[in-house]
Amino acid sequence: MPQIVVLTGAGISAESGVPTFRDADGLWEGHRVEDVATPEGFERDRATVQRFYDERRAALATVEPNAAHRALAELEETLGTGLLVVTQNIDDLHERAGSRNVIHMHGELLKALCRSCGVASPWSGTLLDEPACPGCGAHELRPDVVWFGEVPYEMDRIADALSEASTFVSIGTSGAVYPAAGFVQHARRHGARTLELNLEPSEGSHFFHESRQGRAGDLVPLWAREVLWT
Ligand code: BJW
Repeated sequence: MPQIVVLTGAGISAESGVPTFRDADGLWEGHRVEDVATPEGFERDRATVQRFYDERRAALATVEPNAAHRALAELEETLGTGLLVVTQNIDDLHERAGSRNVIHMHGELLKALCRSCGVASPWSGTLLDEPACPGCGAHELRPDVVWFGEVPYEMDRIADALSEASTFVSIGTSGAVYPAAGFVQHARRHGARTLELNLEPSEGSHFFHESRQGRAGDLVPLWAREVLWT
């Protein structure tokens, strides 16, 4: 079981050039959440949703992990399975920085989920053109991401890790979306020390023992060094 559980959100990828959701110029600007991030929105207008994710998948090829992703990967080199990264992000920047112990609770942009056979396949191309599922051949692929009203991935494993952790750190997330926004209270109830690293105080800042404000690319390497020195 990990001693340290790190929750990451869009803010950790912001310095790589991946837009956040709720900041000015964020992903929701120009899009209604209910149109592009709900199963109902997908049923209403598949093309708009597929295009939204196709564009983000293509943009992923143009960005690189930043100092915050790299600091977490370096920490894992020392702590091994003692560090678990639970990310709300659907990009692959943690993995590209070298992290291996990662849970993508809101899914992955580089996977397509077949609504017919339920299999998730690696996917780097587009979905707007309604390609066939590599497993069953049905033309029923959607992005393998978790929309509002759907259940995030690996909740049991995350709950167990939060219950056992001695430290919980939340990085670059607004704390506006559940169940991730409730992780700090879960971890605290079970005795963890809790720390927030964010550009500004999040909606749930008051739940943390400590909250530090700044850019993830500055704060995360500093915190990682503290862990290694103590
Ligand atoms: C920086 C920075 C820098 C910027 N350095 N920091 C009423 C009450 C409570 C809950 C509900 C409710 N009504 C409905 C619900 C449930 C609902 C919910 O939470 N709704 C809210 C609107 C209230 N949740 C769900 O439906 C979830 N499912 C669920 O609850 O199932 C039930 C269940 C749960 C558990 C067990 C059993 C059953 C599903 C939620 C799915 C969310 N999906 C999305 C889209 C994913 C695909 C995609 O990427 O398109 O996930 S929405 C979007 O928000 C995305 C993100 O992962 C998520 C969180 O956003 P995040 O990462 O926090 O980004 P921002 O932009 O909000 O914040 C960025 C932060 O970074 C800011 O604070 C910046 O300041 C900071 N920052 N630059 C450091 N350089």
